[in-house]
Amino acid sequence: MRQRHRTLRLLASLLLVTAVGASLTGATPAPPAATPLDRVIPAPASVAPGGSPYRITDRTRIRVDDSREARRIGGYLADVLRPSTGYRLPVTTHGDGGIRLRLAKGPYGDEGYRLDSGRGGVTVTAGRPAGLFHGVQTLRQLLPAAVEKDSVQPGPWLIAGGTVEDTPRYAWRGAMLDVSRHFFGVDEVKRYIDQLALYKFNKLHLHLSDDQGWRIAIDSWPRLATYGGSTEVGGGPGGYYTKADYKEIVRHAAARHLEVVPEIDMPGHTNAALASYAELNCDGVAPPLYTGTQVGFSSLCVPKEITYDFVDDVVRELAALTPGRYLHIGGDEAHSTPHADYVTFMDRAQATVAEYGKTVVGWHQLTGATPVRGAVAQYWGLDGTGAAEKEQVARAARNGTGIVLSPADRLYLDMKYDAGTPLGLSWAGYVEVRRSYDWDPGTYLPGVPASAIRGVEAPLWSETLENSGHIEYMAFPRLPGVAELGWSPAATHDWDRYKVRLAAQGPRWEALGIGYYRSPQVPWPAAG
Ligand code: TNX
Repeated sequence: MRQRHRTLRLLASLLLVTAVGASLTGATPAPPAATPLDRVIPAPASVAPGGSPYRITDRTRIRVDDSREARRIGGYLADVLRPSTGYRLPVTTHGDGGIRLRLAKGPYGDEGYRLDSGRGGVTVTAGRPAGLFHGVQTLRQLLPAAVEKDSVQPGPWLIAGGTVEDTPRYAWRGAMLDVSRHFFGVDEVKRYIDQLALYKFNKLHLHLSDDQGWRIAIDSWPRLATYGGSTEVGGGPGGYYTKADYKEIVRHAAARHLEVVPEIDMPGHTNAALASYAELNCDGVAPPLYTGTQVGFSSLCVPKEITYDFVDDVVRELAALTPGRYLHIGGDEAHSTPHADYVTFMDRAQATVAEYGKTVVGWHQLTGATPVRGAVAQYWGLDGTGAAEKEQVARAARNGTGIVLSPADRLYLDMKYDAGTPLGLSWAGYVEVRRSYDWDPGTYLPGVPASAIRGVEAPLWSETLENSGHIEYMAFPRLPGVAELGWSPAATHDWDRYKVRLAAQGPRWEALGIGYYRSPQVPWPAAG
């Protein structure tokens, strides 16, 4: 027995000697190196690599300030790390070393952070909880992709040594989900929110009403949801969020530092409402529910006073469900509303939003009416959009209207990647990954002062999309590029370097169960 032990030990040390020898000569692969600090998406503002990596072990603690926010973010990080590391990772206010999350005064802004990593520990410092949360996402991406799995993995769990100092270029980094054309349940929306959080998005715009479905319960007009929400494109069962459901979405988003921007699209895109209440129609006759995909045929009845009772009730109830600053009133493709009526309607609807304490957001057609002070216009034109329309938007921007950029031929996640894409539409052309990423929001619209650009948003319209698998196939791999356009300094923008960082995300998506489009433009590692 003794003898056998000794032989084993001898064998083991022999093996060790040969292994070390081999790795010195480069014969066996070196142990996995830590992910370089600049391998993150969105690219950080500044990175200074150096020193030893930190290694998460079974003794690592997550040390937080004694504040509710820091504890909550510590708990979130622990929830990400525990399943794959198998470590206990207690969240505590005591001790030293380990992973430290601290809130402190400093040059971090509302969403920035600093990450310092070395042999003794990793510290994320931010001025505000949102910055701490974004710093945690950087830390997460610095760990191997396997950290995203829900079963114990071998590690090692290294975080490269050095310092990241980071802050966003734009305050508005949004994603829109159309829950009207096809309805997505609370769990599907939460899943998308979790994916958005990984890339430091901070707005989730929910397109809650359209011709094909009304998706939010309004107590004073109950048939909007129960009847107007009872179908969807293709005739499926549709659905709607109860107020409790909706609050759960808002809570889940807020816990990930995303603000929900609810949209009720008016005065066009309103067939579901018009079908639910005959009195909202100019002729007093309710049209049938609609399950097709045409646009531009419906309009609220601008001359009827009951229209404004409706707008008032809906905006009041929705504002009460909305802790965020913004309420989106649509305003696009009102092709069945005479222009003078459109202007009248948008004036009154904007006043109602202000009355309930919210800031107006509208699609950029709002700039053809009279945007109120502080309003935000969401631009969804194309390269080919006429100069007059672009100039109308630019003029509004020079007069103080904020601009969120969602160019359809760049950021519409429902556009097909190429002719072979099985889902999506192609009215704005095909949008491959490079096209989606390779432009500059700062110089995109001629005549718009840089200070008017609030940021970017990626809409995902759901005419052809029915479940999370569909959402993910269209969003990935384009979504992280939108995040980078919104967050990273223009100086870091470089397709050839970006595509390498993007490729490195593939295994992370596989670990998360995200089925993505393996674009031929991206040098993916082998699958599996
Ligand atoms: C245009 S963009 C629309 C939507 C469609 C989308 C499909 C905008 C404000 N309106 O009604 O769903 O195209 O890509």
